[in-house]
Amino acid sequence: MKMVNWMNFEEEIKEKTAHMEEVLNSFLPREDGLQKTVIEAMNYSVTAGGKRLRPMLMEETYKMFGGSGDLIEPFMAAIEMIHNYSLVHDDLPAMDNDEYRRGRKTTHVVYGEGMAVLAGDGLLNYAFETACIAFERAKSPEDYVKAASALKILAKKAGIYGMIGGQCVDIEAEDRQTDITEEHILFIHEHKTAALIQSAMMIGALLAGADEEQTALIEKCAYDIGIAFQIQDDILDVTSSMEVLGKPVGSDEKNNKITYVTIHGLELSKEKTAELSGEAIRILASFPKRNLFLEKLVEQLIYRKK
Ligand code: GRG
Repeated sequence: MKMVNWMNFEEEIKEKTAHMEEVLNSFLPREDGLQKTVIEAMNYSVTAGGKRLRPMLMEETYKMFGGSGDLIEPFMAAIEMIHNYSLVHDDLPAMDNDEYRRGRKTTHVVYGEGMAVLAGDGLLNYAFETACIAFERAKSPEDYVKAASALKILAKKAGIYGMIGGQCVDIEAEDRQTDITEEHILFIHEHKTAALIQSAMMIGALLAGADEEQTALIEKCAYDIGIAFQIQDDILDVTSSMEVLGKPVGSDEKNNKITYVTIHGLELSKEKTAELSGEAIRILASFPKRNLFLEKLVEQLIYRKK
């Protein structure tokens, strides 16, 4: 089996990110019609770069379970559209009121608040319109069933029992500084951040034909990755810089957010990310076919600089 070392890992990440961009671009709406401003605002957000982590995790999980073919591509684009909608809305003055993301002005700064609300809504709807293209690509009754199960996961993990639920508790936590416990923080991280990572990896597994037990293990593995990813995000908010992150640091403090780092400090937070990522990799390594790139990707996420 091919060994993944750091040199070819960097190369592989570049190639795979370019492949993510290619897939995503092939599903973006054309900027025409009388409503073209909202479409431009949607594409402005989606084409601003970013790590493309969620579609990458989806496709790598798909490959680990032996998946091949293009059934997965509409879902890869859809999850990145949902992720971008959440960023556009999270940056709005009514939420975090951020002016920069990925080194560019945020969508509401460029297009105005009303258009940014619509661009987020547009991305969410277009994500589902895009995911449904999988039904046109289905080659067997099994493909239809898999696509339907994937669609359900996509909807649930982005909704009130997933990302929106987490954002609700996050907003309320800002005004309740004193009685926020670790349980609240973990609820927020699980729903706001881990849910989309779970969605990505579970969809990859389901479309490749993973069984119920394997999909449940992937859900647990993606939970660990998601919590570790969010704690690292909170660490970077304290330790990084605007130049590296492409957005202002110190936003948690500005928004009175209690995070894992404010409760436990940097050292314990770093230990926690290492523990969670180790656990996720152990789960990945337990499946019959190993994906060394995926294992390395998970390991690298806790050392990422942005
Ligand atoms: C507005 C419904 C609604 C939800 C907002 C996801 C979210 C909830 C807010 C975005 C801000 C934030 C800190 C989310 C936590 C997840 C996270 C660390 C997102 C950033 O993801 P990356 O690092 O971003 O993958 P790139 O830019 O690489 O795509």
